[in-house]
Amino acid sequence: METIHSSKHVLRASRTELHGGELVAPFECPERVAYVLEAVESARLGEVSPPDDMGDRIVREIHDAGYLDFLGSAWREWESAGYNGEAIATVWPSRSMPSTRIPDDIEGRLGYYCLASETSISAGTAEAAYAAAQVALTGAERLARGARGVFSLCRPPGHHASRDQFGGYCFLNNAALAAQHLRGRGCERVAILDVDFHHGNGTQQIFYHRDDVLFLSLHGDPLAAFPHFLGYADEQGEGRGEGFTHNYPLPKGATYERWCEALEDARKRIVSYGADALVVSLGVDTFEKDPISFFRLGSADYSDMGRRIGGTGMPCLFVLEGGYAVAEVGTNVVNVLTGFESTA
Ligand code: OKP
Ligand code: ZN
Repeated sequence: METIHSSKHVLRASRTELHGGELVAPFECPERVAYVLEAVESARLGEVSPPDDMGDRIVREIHDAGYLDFLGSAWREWESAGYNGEAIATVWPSRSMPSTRIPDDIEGRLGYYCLASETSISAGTAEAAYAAAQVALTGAERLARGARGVFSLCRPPGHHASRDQFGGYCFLNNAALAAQHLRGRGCERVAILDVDFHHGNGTQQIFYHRDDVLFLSLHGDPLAAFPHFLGYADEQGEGRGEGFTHNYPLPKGATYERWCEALEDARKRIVSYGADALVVSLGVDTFEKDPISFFRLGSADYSDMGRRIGGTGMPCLFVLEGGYAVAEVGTNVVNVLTGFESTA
């Protein structure tokens, strides 16, 4: 299996994450990619290639123009405001002041375009996010040209990014971009299976009213886990999209056995939907030693997960999302990929 990777991911190297009331070194760090590359190489998974320049047409279809302008200029504006730290949102158009006005001031714009304040914008963030988008789009193009499986080693991750908001370490929705690209390249139906520990709220929002992209997400119950306000079982899509979103919120301490029951239900839905291609939002923060999550998957379980995904018989693009037990992220991700390959 080919891996698509951009060294520009290192441009996303923020110094701060707001965690437990402190500014800590971010869980989502560049070292994650180094471990994944090391595991890809030692498993001899296949070639590692840089992304092609896929342009910004699909990015503009999925994301809001004002949001993209904001991402492109936020760091410069923040610096010119004279602040010393990184850009962190502190105020939102919340339930008590549900405004749609977009303020001029950077503090106001940050709040308008942000959905969670743990994520700081730093120098180079926009460039790294754009490179990750190219990695996802290039992977999708390889699939459209006939590959059975491709790994887009995206960083920063994407599944929390909505049409016009960043947060949860995400800025551009890599998996959504890949799905949209596949739609324009001959796939009538695309399914997105999100196996990251956290609900893919951004991906859900982007496709909520559509029936040409089926979205399924297995995740920690939002009553107990980030992003808290989306990802409940009764969210099933609206309008044409009704019945094309499926959420599987799972309890604290869920084992692979429990997790797998949900996967099997999702797998049946994907097969009966008749998807032409499958995009997997591949987070491995379901791991028992993940520092910010609460499932109990072990490293060997990821091989089985990959085999089951391969069992759909569908061409599959794996897009990296989370996973913060840094030293084990590579092994766990590559176990999924080699499990998938073993079903060829
Ligand atoms: C990104 B991905 C804070 C709660 C905020 C943010 C988690 C983002 C996960 N202490 N946590 O889905 O792996
Ligand atoms: Zn996650």
